[in-house]
Amino acid sequence: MVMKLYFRPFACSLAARIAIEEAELDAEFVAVPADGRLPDGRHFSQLSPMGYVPAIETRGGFVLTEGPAVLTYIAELAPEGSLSFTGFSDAHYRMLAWLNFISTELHKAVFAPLLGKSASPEERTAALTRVARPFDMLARHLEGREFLEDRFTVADAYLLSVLNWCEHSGVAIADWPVLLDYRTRLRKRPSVARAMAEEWPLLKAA
Ligand SMILES: N[C@@H](CCC(=O)N[C@@H](CS)C(=O)NCC(=O)O)C(=O)O
Repeated sequence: MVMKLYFRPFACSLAARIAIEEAELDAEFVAVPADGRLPDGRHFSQLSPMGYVPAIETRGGFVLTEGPAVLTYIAELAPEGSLSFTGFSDAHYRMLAWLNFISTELHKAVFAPLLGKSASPEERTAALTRVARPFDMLARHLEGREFLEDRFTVADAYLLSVLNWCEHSGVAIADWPVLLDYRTRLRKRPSVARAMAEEWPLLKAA
């Protein structure tokens, strides 16, 4: 059975597509429609109870949700060293820390309220004020570095996917030139460029 990635264009599931492209893994990509009705007749909530992408149906047929877990799974399926580090190495745990940091401090704390429709103006203002601390820290960390760690990992795929939302959320990424440069560089990486080119027409059509 081929692994299936359930995605929405330019959502956080883009990181999983980038990882699959980077490692040249076999996968099918299933766009989740707005009403959640999948082409095979199931409702997406049967796979992902919160209705969130990414979800993957693995080769073994089990369903996995939650971006950091999905990305770790794909990294472990990939040829060794292409998306992560050896287990039990310091860099491996730092990569897991980055995944959690991006998920909690950026994705949910800053971008989710800015991209969603349910946040009040006060919640949006509060979310915007929360961006400075993690962005300042990231900019300091990425100064003079190509990637979050010594080579490209799934954490970079996730960070890039989140940084893609800046303009749409009103986050002035140009105020952090190091982050803007990092995003510009990563967008040129072949796996990233291919993944974005696949999803761009779907986003435009949505
Ligand atoms: N805790 C989940 C959150 C995933 C999430 O927020 N996914 C968003 C897209 S980035 C989503 O599917 N939102 C529901 C929607 O767009 O209808 C994870 O880390 O994977």
